Amino acid sequence: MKNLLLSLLILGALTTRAQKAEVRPTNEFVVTGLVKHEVRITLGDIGKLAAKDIPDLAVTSHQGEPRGNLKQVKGVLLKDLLQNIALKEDNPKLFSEFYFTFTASDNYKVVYSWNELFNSPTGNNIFIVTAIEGEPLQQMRNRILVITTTDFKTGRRHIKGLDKIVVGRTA
Ligand SMILES: Nc1nc2c(c(=O)[nH]1)N[C@H]1C(S)=C(S)[C@@H](COP(=O)(O)O)O[C@H]1N2
Ligand SMILES: [Mo]
Repeated sequence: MKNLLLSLLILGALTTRAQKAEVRPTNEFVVTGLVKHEVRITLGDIGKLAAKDIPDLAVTSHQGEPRGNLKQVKGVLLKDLLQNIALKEDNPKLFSEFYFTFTASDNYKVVYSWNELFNSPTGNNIFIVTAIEGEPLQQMRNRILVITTTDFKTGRRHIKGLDKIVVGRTA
């Protein structure tokens, strides 16, 4: 009985921890779901692409409050990293039914549609950050960090600790 109570207590404590999970830095992410072949993208793969200079970015919370400024930012375009991903659909017209759920290491989730990524100006402004104020990707606490620089409230899609991208399709 004593042991059972103790087990329940420990279990309870562990579950509470899991609910307010900390963002863990990530060193790779997978692209999975409705793709022909699952792809794993590492810091090394990200480093191979040419990084662009990105203008300083004010991060605003979902309530519009300032959450800091990102300075001397460099990044690679997310759509360049994803360009070889084959959706499980051969008719390009139907790509419009697909969406991408970006999931972070603390289970924070953000959705982008296929059109948003590949067929709109927003896609030209979604970056994986490769450096902030001279600090390289391997050392960034928030790695792997995704930003969407043209958003109104930039905090929402300032995704820290990207862990996976799950490709889905609307019902
Ligand atoms: N992994 C992860 N990224 C996240 C969040 C989160 O909870 N987990 N919160 C988002 C929100 S709502 C905001 S406003 C920004 C800025 O939050 P910060 O001040 O905690 O950095 O991070 C975004 N990125
Ligand atoms: Mo937020």
